[in-house]
Amino acid sequence: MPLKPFYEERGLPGLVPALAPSAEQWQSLFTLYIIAAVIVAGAVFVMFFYFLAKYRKKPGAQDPKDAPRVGVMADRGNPALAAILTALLISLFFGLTLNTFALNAYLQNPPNDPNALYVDVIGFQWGWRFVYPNARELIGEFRVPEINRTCTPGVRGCWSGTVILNITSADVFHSFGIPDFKIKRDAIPGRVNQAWFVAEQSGIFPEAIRCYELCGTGHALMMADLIIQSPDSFHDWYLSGV
Ligand SMILES: [Cu+2]
Repeated sequence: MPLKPFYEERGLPGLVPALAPSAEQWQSLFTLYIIAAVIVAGAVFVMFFYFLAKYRKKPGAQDPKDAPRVGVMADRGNPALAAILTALLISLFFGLTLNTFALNAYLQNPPNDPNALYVDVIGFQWGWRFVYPNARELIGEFRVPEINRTCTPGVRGCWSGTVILNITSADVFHSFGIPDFKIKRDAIPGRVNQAWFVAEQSGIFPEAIRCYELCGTGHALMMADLIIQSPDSFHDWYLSGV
C-alpha cells in the first residue's frame, strides 16, 4: 500500500494531532489543567472587580467598624468560609497531583507487550540513528508500523504496533523528541532511557523528530522524518534490506 502524505489525507494538523494513545492521555490531562486554571482565574478576577467596586472609597464615608487599626489585632473575616475554600483548593490540587503522577507512570513505563518492536535510538552530532532488531539501520528517517489490531498477543511473527525506544547518545547530551506523540527523553552517552508509543495512523511526518538539547552548531538541523507504515508494508520494508 503506498503511503499517503499526512497533510493530504487529513488537512492541516490541529493544535495537537492525536497520533498515539499516550498523546491523547497527555492532552486530556493538559485540558484538565487548562479548565481548572480558567475557572480559578475567572473566579479571582470576578471577585477582584466586584470588591474593587463594592469597597471603593466613597466621599464622606466612615471607615468600616472592622477596618484595620495600628496596634489593634484584627478580628474580621469568616473562618468557616476560609476553611471551606482551603479544603476545596486542597482537593483540587490533590486530584491534579494524583492524575499527573498516574499519567507520568503510564508515559514513562513501556507496557509489557511481547509483540512490541524495540528500536535503539542513538543521537550523534548531528543526527539520529535508528537500529532495528535485525540490525537494519536508518539515519534521518524513522520507520515504524501502525497499530495492528489483528496481532494476537504472544503470537510470534507480528508486531502489535507498540514501539519501545532505547535512547542513548554516541557523543554529547542530546534529547530525543516527537512532539506529535508528546515524547521527549534525554539521550545521554553511557545511559539508556526508554520511551514508547503506539502509532494509530499511517503517514509521513516530515521532520517530526527533533533534538531538544542544544548540542552544537548542527543542533537546529538535527531532525528526522517519521514514517508510519501499515503493518504489511512495514514488514516488507523490514525484511527487504532495501
Ligand atoms: Cu542533539
